[in-house]
This record gives sequence, structure tokens and C-alpha cells, in this order.
Amino acid sequence: MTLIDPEVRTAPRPEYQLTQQERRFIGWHLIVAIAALSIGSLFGPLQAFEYSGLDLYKYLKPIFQSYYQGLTLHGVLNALVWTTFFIVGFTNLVVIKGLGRPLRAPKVNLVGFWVMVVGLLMAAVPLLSNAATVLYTFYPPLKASWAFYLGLTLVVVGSWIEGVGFYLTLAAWKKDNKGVRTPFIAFAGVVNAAMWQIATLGIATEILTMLLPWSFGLTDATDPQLARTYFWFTGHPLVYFWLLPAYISWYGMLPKQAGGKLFSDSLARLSFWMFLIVSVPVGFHHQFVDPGVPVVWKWIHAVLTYSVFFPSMLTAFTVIASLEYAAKRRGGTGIIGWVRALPWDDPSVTAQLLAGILFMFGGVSGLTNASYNLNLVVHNTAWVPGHFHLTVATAVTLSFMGITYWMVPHLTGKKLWNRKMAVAQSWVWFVGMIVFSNAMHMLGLLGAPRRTPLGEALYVPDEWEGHLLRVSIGGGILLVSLIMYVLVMVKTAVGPKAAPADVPEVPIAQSIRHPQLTPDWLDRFKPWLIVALLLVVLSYGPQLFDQIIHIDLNSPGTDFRPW
Ligand code: HAS
Ligand code: CU
Repeated sequence: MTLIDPEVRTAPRPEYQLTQQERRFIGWHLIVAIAALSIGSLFGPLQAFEYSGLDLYKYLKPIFQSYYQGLTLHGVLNALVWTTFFIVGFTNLVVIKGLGRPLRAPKVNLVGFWVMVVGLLMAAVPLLSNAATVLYTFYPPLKASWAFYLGLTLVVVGSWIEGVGFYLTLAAWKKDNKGVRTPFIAFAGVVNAAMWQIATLGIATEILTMLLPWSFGLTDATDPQLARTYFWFTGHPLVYFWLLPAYISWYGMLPKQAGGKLFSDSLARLSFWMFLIVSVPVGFHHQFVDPGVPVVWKWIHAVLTYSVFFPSMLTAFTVIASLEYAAKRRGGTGIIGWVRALPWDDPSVTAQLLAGILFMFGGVSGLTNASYNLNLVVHNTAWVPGHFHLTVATAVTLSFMGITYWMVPHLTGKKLWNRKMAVAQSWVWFVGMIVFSNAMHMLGLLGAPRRTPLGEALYVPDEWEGHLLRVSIGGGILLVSLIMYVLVMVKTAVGPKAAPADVPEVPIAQSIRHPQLTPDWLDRFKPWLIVALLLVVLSYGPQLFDQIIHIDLNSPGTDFRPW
């Protein structure tokens, strides 16, 4: 068998068509996700305008009390709700379509979904009534209503329950397909679900053992250091929980949409395994300045952070190689010139390509963050939101938007409304984000703090001025893009049913080399799960043990309401 044999085809997957019920079930995840994004994103420009002195919050006063309530809603709805609901819905789709069979126990997934919804509604009450203005990281000693903590817990528990539904389905498939490589998109969806379950043990422990008893009044003080350690145990892998579904699409779908194939099934699987094992043991890179964490542990997590950089480099190589293969099949030529031959008129492709391009810069700022001495310069400055608007708000969010450009028509049986506007929407996002995030990075380097209404600060130096204005302009452009996106989604959803030929199929890319040629060790879960758990114990065990036996409930909690 030659290494790259275009004649070797992936075994044709049984063409399983989603039932009406499955479409509706997945669709409900998207409805909640897009609703959260639509509301959450409205607060973004309010923050951005505030930077240049235009305070619109004062006009919202009877409903929303402060910049901080808006910032909390922005972070929770976008970073936690939009992502989680989209991801769980999308994972249902990739598991079902990838394996070519229905869920093994659809009731389990249904229960999981409803638990997530109940949790969301429960958290929404204190969020909207200014009783949980603690930002999306909810660090104590900021104290929220118990309903916020319990609601978030239920959202996580619901996602775990849906995860169990995915494992059951994969197990049933494996029983019937001994020796066959798990189809990539389903494989990758399940790896992400497993990574998420390991990762969320931190936040579950934080909420159940510390925040809930404290907010119920059972303990009268808390230990912010230990709480932060639990939080970042989950908080870092959380960013890969967001990223990996975009990677599923970049590896397993985008090549097909671009007219080509996945360059390497083995590299794709390897990168997912690397994310499983090194996503968690790096959380201290968010705590480089925490006095309660010994330097040696910061150093260990810093080194491991460089290893979690690696699977993204693998991804950049493999995905760009797949795109080049596609473009050359479409007649593209040249070392870089082939890029023009990609289908830039397809909104789903354009969104994901632009997301990938900005992610390269997000990777650079991530590496800067991860470098201990540089982190001391940028930590808690506007640089950090600059970084995560390139990653979660672009690499992830713009990719998810791109996915919905085929997924919503596929689920509803409609035609995408106004393709041209959808293509333009991605470009507007791309331009808005360049303006916004560059200005945020610059402000950070000039020492501007994050999580601060800078428009009210008395200490604004002259050299910040131009950048503050660019933050506002970028925020305004992003708002335009968001409105375009919501318009396309709503008009598509309410539009008339389309002829079957006009409804997009789920794009599933074949790999150049038959997946059956991928080594077996890249398709076995057990050894990788064992290594993942072992690394977690080694990288967190000693520090957690130490912090738990020295727990110091010294902080009574801060009431944020005067804000
Ligand atoms: Fe980060 C802080 C380090 C990636 C999100 N990060 C944050 C926070 C968030 C976040 C939300 O070490 C703030 C948390 C808070 O509120 O305090 N981050 C990293 C590193 C990476 C990284 C090393 N971050 C992400 C991703 C996120 C995300 C992904 C969301 C999804 N981050 C940090 C650190 C901090 C931090 C510190 C703490 C800062 C502090 O002091 O508070 C790496 O994983 C990045 C690797 C990325 C690459 C890029 C590869 C490029 C690819 C694109 C290929 C191109 C294509 C397009 C496909 C190596 C894969 C081709 C197109 C054509 C046209 C051909
Ligand atoms: Cu991190």
C-alpha cells in the first residue's frame, strides 16, 4: 500500500439520515445557544463603548445595574452558555452521523438536555437580578446567590449526562464493528466529552464543597486560594472543550467543504489524544501571580503548557495541508496562491478560514501568556481579553457560526437565507476583531487593567486614548456582524421548506489514507484515559493535598451590589 493512495477510499459509511425527532432535539440545543449568544453579545459593545467614555449603562439603569452586571452577563452567556449548548448539540450530531446510527439511549440525552436547561434558568434569575455579579470566573470572595452556583452545577451535570449518552452509543457501535477504526468525527466528539468530564471535577468540587455551603450560610467564610485552584483545574481545559468542536470541523468537515480530504487521520487522532492528556495539568498558568502556589508547581505547569501548544501546531499543519490538497484539486497553484482557489463564496468555509487565520495570532498571545516572566507583564491587563477574543470569540465562535451555516439548514430542511450576507458577516467579524483585539493587546502592554470600566478611571494616560477609541470602534463593527448573523439565522429558520437538493448534507471528509491504516493505538480509549488521569493526579495531587489540609476559611465574602 503506498503512503498516499488517492484510490483507497474510506469504507462507505452507512448513510444514516437524522430522524425528525433527532433534528428537533439537536435544534433545541442550537436555539438556546444562539439565543444566549444574541443576548450576551449585546453587552460586549456596551463595554467597548464605555472604554472611550460613552457610558450607555446609565440608560439601562432600572434593568441592569452596572458595568459589572453587564460584563458578567456577557461572559456567562457567551463563554459558558453559547459554547456549552452548541457543543453538546453538535456532539450529538457528530456521534449520530459519524457512527451512522441513532443514540443508544436517547432518553439519557433528553434528560441531560433538560437538566442543562433547568440549570440555565436557575442561574438566570440571580444573574438578571444583580445577585450574581461575580463575572464568569466567579472568584471568591465575590459572593453570588446559591441559585447561581447550583444552576451552573446543573448545566455541567446535564452535559455529563449527555456525555454518558455518547459513551453508550459508541460502546454499542464498537460491539458491532470490532476491529474497525472509529469514524473520526464521532471519535473526536467522544474524546472531547471525556476530557470535559475529567476537567469539570475541579469546578464540581469547588462548588459543592466550598461555594454552595458558603452561599447557603453554612460556613461564614471561604478560602479564595483553594477555590481558585479548583477553578483553574477546570478553567483551562474549559478552553479546549470550546476549541475541540471547532477542530472536529476543521479536520473532519472543512476539507470536504473545500473539495478535498483530510491530510492525515493519524495526526488528527494524535492531536485529540494529546488534548485529552495535557489539557488539565496546566491550570497554574492562570495562577502565576497567586502567592499560595509554590514556584516549582508553577514551573511544572508552565512546561506542560508548552506541550499543550503542540497539538495546535499539529492542527495548523494538518488542516492547512488538507486545505492545500483541496485547493490544488480545484486548480489552485503556487506556494501560497492556492489559497485563492478555496471556495470563498461558501459562508461556512469563509467563516472557518477566517477563524483559523485569527487563531494563529491567538496562539501567539497564548504563548506569551504562558511564559512566566511575560505573564507578569500582561496578567490582569486588557491583553488577556485581547487574547481570548481571538481564541474563544473568534477561532471558536466564528467557526461555530460557520458550522451553523450548513447545520441550521440541514436540521430545518430550509435553504440558507442570503448567502452573500452570510459571507459578508464573517468578514465583518474578522475586521471588527482585528481592530478590537489589537487595541486590547496594545492597551494591555501599556498597563491598562482588565475587568475595569476605563471610561470612569481617573488615571487614563494619553497614550491609551487612541487604543481606547479603537476598542469602541471594533466593538461597534462586531455588533454589526452579530446582527447580520442573527438575521441570517432567524430568516433561515422561519423561511419556507426547500427542495431536498437545496438542503445541505452533513459534510464528512474522507481521509487521504484509509483510516483502517491508522495504527490501532490511536483508536483505543483505555490507555489514553489512564495516562490522562495519572497526569492529573501527579500534577495536581500534591498541591491540592497541601492546600486542602491547610485550608484557611478567612474570607467572609464581598457584597458587590454597591457597584
Ligand atoms: Fe488562553 C488566558 C495560554 C489557547 C482562552 N485563555 C485565557 C483566558 C481565556 C483563554 C478565556 O498561559 C482568560 C481566562 C481568564 O478570564 O482569566 N491559551 C494559552 C495557550 C494557548 C491558549 C498557551 N486560550 C486558548 C484557547 C482559548 C483560550 C484555544 C479558547 C478557546 N491563556 C493562556 C494563559 C492564560 C490564558 C497562560 C492566562 C493569562 C493570564 O495571565 O491571566 C494555546 O493552546 C494556543 C495554541 C494555538 C496555536 C495556534 C495554531 C493555529 C491554528 C490555525 C490554523 C489555521 C487555519 C486557517 C486552519 C499554536 C490551528 C488556514 C487558512 C487559510 C486561508 C489557509
Ligand atoms: Cu489556560
